[in-house]
Amino acid sequence: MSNHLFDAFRDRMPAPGRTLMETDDGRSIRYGDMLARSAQLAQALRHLGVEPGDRVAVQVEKSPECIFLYLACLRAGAVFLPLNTAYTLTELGYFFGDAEPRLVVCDPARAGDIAPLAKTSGAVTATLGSNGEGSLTELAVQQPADFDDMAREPDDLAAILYTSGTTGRSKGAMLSHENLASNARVLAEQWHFTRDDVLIHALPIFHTHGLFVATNVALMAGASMLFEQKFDANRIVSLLPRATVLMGVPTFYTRLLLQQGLDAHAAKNIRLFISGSAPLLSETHKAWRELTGHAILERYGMTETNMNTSNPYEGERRAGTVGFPLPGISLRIADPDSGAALAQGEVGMIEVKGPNVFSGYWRMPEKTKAEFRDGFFITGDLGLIDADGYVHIVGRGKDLIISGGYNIYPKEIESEIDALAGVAESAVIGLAHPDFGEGVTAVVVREPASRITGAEIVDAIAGQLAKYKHPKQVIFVDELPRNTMGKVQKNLLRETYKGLYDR
Ligand code: MCA
Ligand code: AMP
Repeated sequence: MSNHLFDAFRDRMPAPGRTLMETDDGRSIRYGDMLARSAQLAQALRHLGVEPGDRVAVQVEKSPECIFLYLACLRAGAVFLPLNTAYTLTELGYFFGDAEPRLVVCDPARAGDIAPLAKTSGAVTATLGSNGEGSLTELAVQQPADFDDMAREPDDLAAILYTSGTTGRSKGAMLSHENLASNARVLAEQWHFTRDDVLIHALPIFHTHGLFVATNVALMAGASMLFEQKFDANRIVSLLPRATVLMGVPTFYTRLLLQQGLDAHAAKNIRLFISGSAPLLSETHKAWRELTGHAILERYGMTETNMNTSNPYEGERRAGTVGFPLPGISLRIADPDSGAALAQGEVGMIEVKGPNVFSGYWRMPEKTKAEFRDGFFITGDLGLIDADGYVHIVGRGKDLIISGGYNIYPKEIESEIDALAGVAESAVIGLAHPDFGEGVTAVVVREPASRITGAEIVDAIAGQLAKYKHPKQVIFVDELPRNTMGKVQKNLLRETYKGLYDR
């Protein structure tokens, strides 16, 4: 019997003694350890009543054990549901209610708050701390270190990742074993990954970039990772000589450019720098090339689709573009309204089709239907294909802010702000920000007698929304600009306040 994704990793696994990860606290984890630990955790999941198809919701700090837990879920046939550590209890309550996990795994320090919440959704809770401690590990260490992997077909669910939407409610993107396997395979090939690669992994592991692009690709190649708890620019520079690849969001690169010691010599063992999750400014691409001699390879993807395009490994990595559709993936530019295919060079909606594209939103068949046409997924990104075939992303057809690689939907923040006493209405926009790419900014109209301050607004939403979603600045105005249809003209607001975060 085969387990589609885990077998793909297993088939390419190097000798068990080879290193899979080195952590920043000096631990060295071998491939053989990964097999044993994920087997014990799969046994533990079974003890906790997790059956194939059950969701396992996980909000824990980054650790090798969390990767083992992800792999254990695959092996047990469960559906891994990672959650950003910044999510508040209010946000978690929604995810638990929607996904109805069988098991919730959280940090021991948060268990007092999370366990009762999990219980109301019918889940049991186990704990896993950043050093691997907790009740889940206590149970796992008592288990045998082998496990008969559950049979999983290509279309079976491997993971659900929540992504916010322009209309408020977060949607669970259902990703199958084949969605993840096909993408990891194609990326490992395109980026020439081998067992000799050492990837600096400093991304969080609860989103597509850190979990699937970085970890799955390393596993698919049998490579090893320098596994960092979090991104620390100074430390990354010191790790460069020991690594061959770095993956990051544009904020990694802009922060690294400010570091002492980053130059061609420091980067001489690196064969590839990769960027994604947000637009990499051409000026960052240029500055990086001048300083290190390397052209950053930019690629483009989404939670719903994994990676769609990549600049070439060999050949020109063109700044300001996201490269070519990956092998096996069709990408077209369509008229946003009619869906008619547009000619080369014209700007329209980017739509994609391929084995990477998810099967739909969890328990939202209508929303799923609305986001596909002719078998293509409508990304919400506006772009064009140039005369040489490079895809350019030129804007967004969706009201979205990307801050430091995290996607933030203004509607979610506006709803919270509008509900506050003293606020008449608000518009949340993203403005160019030197560190985060875009800075979340709230433009607020107070009720006539209200004196509510920006700090009070941020305090009031703190319990509701993860910190990275909080406005970096609140601006008060007498009224919001509207068009004749009554729609707030966010483009005018962005124009008015465009220099707000200039250094
Ligand atoms: C932290 N803060 C942020 C962000 N991160 N605010 C806005 N946007 C952010 N991204 C807040 C903190 O809460 C803190 O608030 C203050 O900013 C400064 O924190 P700092 O220590 O500087 O931040 P950090 O811990 O260094 O984090 C910055 C970071 C991190 C390294 C850029 O955000 C990060 O790892 N981003 C990567 C996200 C990612 O993996 N995205 C991929 C999504 P205070 O000072 O008030 O306490 S997957 C995806 O998009 C797809 C599909 C794809 O294509 O890859
Ligand atoms: P997510 O919510 O994490 O699925 O984010 C997906 C979105 O991130 C895409 O729809 C794009 O808007 C954006 N994105 C990802 N990679 C890039 C990139 N290289 N350039 C511009 N935008 C990107």
